[in-house]
Amino acid sequence: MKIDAVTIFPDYFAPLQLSLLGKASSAGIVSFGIHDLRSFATNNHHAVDDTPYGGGAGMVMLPEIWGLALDPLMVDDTDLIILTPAGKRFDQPMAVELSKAPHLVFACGRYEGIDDRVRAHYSSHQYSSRNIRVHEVSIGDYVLGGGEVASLVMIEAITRLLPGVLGNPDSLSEESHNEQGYLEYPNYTKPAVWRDIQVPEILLSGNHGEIAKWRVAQAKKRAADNL
Ligand code: JQB
Repeated sequence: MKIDAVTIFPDYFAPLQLSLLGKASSAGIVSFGIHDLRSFATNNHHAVDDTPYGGGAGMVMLPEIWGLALDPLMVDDTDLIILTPAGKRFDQPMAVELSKAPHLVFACGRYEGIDDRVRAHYSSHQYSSRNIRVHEVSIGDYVLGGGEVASLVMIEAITRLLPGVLGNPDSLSEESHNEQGYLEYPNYTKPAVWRDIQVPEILLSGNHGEIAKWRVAQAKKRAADNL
């Protein structure tokens, strides 16, 4: 999978070289292209933003510069993801769908976001006919300063689903047994007693059928508590 990100803060993406993702990148399972939006700015002061038409607070990112940055990335069969607090909520099913894509492009805005004609332009038939899809996505109901951290969250959730990225593929198949797609029962390791708290006896029994039943019950209890 190829992942491109366009940002005025390329340094935000340094963590992609760490841990699981760094290894996946070295192994060629995923490759990252981080692009500095400001390098496409043609005006005198390399400005990437201007005041909003209609007035109001803050600044809006210039469509011309976004077009110059995105055009060379819009190859056939690309999913363009525009981060915005008004987008569709990112969840595990969306992560699973996007993990099947060959090419993701993350457009990371700042200020009050990107001129909406950028979304409109790349959503046009000219692009959809080349299997270029545009998604406006939000990672949750809180306001961030820009799209970079949201992109990192999505990239981590998506790339850990790629074959060969997780050390132990059992972790993924176990996740997929759960409707929401993640593990929910409580976990324990050595020692069997820590600060007077005993690991549940059933987990020491070696009875794998009863352990599986206990874990499902615990996961359901937790899910109910979160309602
Ligand atoms: C600028 C962003 C998020 C991208 C996700 C999430 O756009 C704004 N509108 C009002 C106030 C502040 C901003 C700042 N901003 C680009 C941009 C915020 C994404 C964002 C996001 N994905 N919260 N905020 N879950």
